[in-house]
Amino acid sequence: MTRIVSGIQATNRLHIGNYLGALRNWVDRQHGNECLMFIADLHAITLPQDPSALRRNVRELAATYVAAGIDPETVAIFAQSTVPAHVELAWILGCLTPLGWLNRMTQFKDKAGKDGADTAGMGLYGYPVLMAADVLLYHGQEVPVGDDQKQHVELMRDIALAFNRRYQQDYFTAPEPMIGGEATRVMSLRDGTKKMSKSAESDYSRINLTDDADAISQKIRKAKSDASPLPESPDELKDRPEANNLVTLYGALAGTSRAEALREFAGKSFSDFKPRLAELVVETIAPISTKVKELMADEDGIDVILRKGTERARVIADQTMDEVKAMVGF
Ligand code: AQP
Repeated sequence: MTRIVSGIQATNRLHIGNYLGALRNWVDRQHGNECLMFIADLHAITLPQDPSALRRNVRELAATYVAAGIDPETVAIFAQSTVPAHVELAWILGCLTPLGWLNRMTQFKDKAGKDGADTAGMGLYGYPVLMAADVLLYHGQEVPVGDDQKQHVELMRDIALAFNRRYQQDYFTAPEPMIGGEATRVMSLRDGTKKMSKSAESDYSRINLTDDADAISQKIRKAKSDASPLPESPDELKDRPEANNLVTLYGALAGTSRAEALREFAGKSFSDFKPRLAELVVETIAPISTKVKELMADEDGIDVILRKGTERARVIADQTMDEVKAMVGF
């Protein structure tokens, strides 16, 4: 049995990139393994959040995990901030993480913007250290994430080994990133060179897991594409980022591949392809979106799931912190 740990920031509604890059892989791996899937509210406040929206987002994310197929009886679902050991371990790990390692993180550069060094908060800079704590706290062996988080999981491995060296114990095991599926980096529907993101300004850049059929069809119809027909092979999509993204989405949702999608659509135009893609997206998303609405109508029910998840997580986290504190000398 493998211990699998991952989380998603409570920054906004989840989109189809979060689903294909992370959530769907969690669902596939939940049985026969021990899984802890948290809602990263501590990570969310590395950028400003409205408190009442954050509270709602935490519940809605929990509802979305369940609606997407995560079984709360099997998987511990909890809000990160309800297990204080995440922050405690992050401080200890931060004390042995060289600044040079953090300076290499591309997500900080993207999120902080060009004046980042002066204006971004310490939390945004230290985000990868908290992420290392999130997983090491539970001795997680596998971390299922999208491609954009690969660098952070690699850093997590380095931090685990740095702790072992500092305290001369073979205590933490370096976790493995698990990046799987056909769509490990879904791109924006407005710009095929930018990652689809929860916090991107335009709602037309993404398909949310709470969108209804009309919204989905409209977003796909308006998605940026190009004037050429679809080619015969994936190689020919190399310089067509928007086309490549839409074909990747089709392959991932159909459970096949880009090559297979192109066998079906080679020579066709986007006006033929987009309605078929929209149908497939609606088939996947509509049941999730309906279920989220049902679950959100019973907030107490969601709070029970979160509380039980926290209790399970705390048992493991508290033991790790007792051991870590003894090694550190507290
Ligand atoms: N576009 C994407 N394609 C595939 N996977 C993705 N993930 C995020 N975007 C894509 C994966 O979803 C998980 C949760 O991500 P997160 O919210 O914790 O952080 P993020 O990577 O910063 O995600 P977003 O959507 O871009 O959120 P914001 O806008 O708030 O920063 C991770 O496994 C991630 O790889």
